[in-house]
Amino acid sequence: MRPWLRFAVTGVLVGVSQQACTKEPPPAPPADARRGPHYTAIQETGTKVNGTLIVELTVTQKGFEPSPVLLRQGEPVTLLVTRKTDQTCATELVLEDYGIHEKLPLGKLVEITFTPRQAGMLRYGCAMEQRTAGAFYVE
Ligand SMILES: [Cu+2]
Repeated sequence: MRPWLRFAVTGVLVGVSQQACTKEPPPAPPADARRGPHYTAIQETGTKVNGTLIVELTVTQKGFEPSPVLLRQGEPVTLLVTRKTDQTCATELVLEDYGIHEKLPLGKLVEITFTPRQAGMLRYGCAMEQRTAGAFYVE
């Protein structure tokens, strides 16, 4: 289950999760982020169970980890999210495109399931305009 690495835009994605809530969110990455000039790793991680990808996410002082995670269009994903810190504003996971607004109680595992409909970068984050953010790369 060692995740292998893929590539996407740095600056944008690596920086995002470490920003304080007082900063403006960075601009969205280009649609074709994986072929952009600045690369960082997209992680292929998780375990497939009956056609659903199970991905564990944690909220740490760095934000949502791991990020970005590779997902596939039309393949259901279940996120198992555990918030492990009170030091960020990420007390909720908001994935606006899918109508997801889940509270993340400290130390409690929260299960979120959705099916990516569109290829490309998919951002999510805290409730405050997603200033603590993570991303999925859907292919
Ligand atoms: Cu926030």
